[in-house]
Amino acid sequence: MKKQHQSVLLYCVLFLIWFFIPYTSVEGADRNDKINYPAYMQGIDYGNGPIYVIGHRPPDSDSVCTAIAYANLKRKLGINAEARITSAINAETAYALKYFDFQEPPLLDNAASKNIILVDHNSFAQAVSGMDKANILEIIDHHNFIGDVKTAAPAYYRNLPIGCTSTIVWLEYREANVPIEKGMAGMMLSAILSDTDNLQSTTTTDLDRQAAADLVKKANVKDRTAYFLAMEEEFAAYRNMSDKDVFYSDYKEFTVNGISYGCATVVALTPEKRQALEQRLGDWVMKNFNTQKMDMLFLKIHDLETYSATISCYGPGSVGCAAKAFATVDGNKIILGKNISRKKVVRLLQPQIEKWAATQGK
Ligand SMILES: [Mn+2]
Repeated sequence: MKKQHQSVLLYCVLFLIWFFIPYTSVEGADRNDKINYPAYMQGIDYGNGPIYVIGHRPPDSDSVCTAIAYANLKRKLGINAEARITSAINAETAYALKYFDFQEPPLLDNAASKNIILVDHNSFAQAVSGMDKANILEIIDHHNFIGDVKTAAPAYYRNLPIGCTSTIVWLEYREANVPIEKGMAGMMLSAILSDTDNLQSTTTTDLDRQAAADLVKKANVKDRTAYFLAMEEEFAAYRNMSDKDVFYSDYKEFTVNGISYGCATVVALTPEKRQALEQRLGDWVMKNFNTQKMDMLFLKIHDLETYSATISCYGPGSVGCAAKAFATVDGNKIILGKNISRKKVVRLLQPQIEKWAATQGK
């Protein structure tokens, strides 16, 4: 071989070594994928952990599945993070965990003095007790800022006005170049489908659609809608649950100008089942309103077949406020042509409740 050719060959070999070596050290990553440690993480003192990733109370699928996927991402980035739940999970979440072969995360019933990453909420009212004495390092959320959350040190706070917290976590996997394994894809997909009602809700953005399309493939879910309906069927069966349990299965509390109100959302498979639930839960609220310690209660029920909804209103002034916020009123009930998110319900209701509070001298 001529000397010239030998040196060309040598350069080729050196180039190949230079090209491949940096990528072989990243475990589980594809070639050319190098984990990208986000620079902002340098500003956070994660210590040795454990850092608990935790959603709101009571938990929904976004709160639980997103906590699992986000804790996993943090671990891939070298942080000792673990998912926790705030209280018993619902049947929909249990279905998703079982489907993708996950154990239910352990319970954390008091966050005082713990290192915490909050997902899917930003207020103490929706957090597990002791959160006001916790060391909150991050908040990853997609809700409006109703929060009273304070942190001792500057925190990483990421809030996007999109359909689901898991969409933000999906984005962070991509930004950090961490491959998404089947199970984690399943967790994030379940959260997105749950929060966006299979990408139908008014809160759904193109980013949620993009994430869901990618995660469906990675989770190896052949039929997205079939998986969503199977999840919802479990949820809407409300098996072995009292009227009270069903009412509080997906419930959040708010306060405006001294008026406290709760907003429950319940799902039914068909319009007939929706009407039956309206009757059943309506009877329960009527009998028990005085013991629930809220000024107003709102109960939204939608069905998955027609995707229409009603909001039943309880407590002095509640129907009046809802009538101003929404169009069609029938007795104590608002008829919604198309289901809307609780977020939107609260956004429309809150100013009316505020005005009403002023007329009551509050
Ligand atoms: Mn959510």
